[in-house]
Amino acid sequence: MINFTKHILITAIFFLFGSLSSAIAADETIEMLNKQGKESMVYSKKVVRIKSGDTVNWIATTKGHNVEFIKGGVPEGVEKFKSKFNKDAQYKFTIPGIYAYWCTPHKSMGMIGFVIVDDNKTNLDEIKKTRFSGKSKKIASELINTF
Ligand SMILES: [Cu+2]
Repeated sequence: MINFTKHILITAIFFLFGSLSSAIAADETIEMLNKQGKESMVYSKKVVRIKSGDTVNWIATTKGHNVEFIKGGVPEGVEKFKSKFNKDAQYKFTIPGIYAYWCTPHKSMGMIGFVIVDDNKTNLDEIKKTRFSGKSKKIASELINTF
């Protein structure tokens, strides 16, 4: 009988941990698209809010896109990140702050996105000073106003 109780307890603990870890992990998936509604060359979500330790997956739904962190548009201490064209990309965010990124060939067409980690806006001023190109300028300032 004691063994049975022990068994039930262990099962319960495993179940608890299992549901706990899946509740904590809030990974995001973003599609890289040629078209979404009236827009062309877009990420399916322009702004995502996550917690540090979460991973963002960018899916190469349509080809010809990538993800590149914008110089000066990421928190201090974050290293360069540039993914390969036509491939899914993945990045685990460990440093809190705002991350601005674009698609290298479509940056002037407005293909940009932001990731906000831990709702930390310490680098908002740097983000505002970031030089976005072409159509991205207007889109970026509209998005930044919502942060
Ligand atoms: Cu693109």
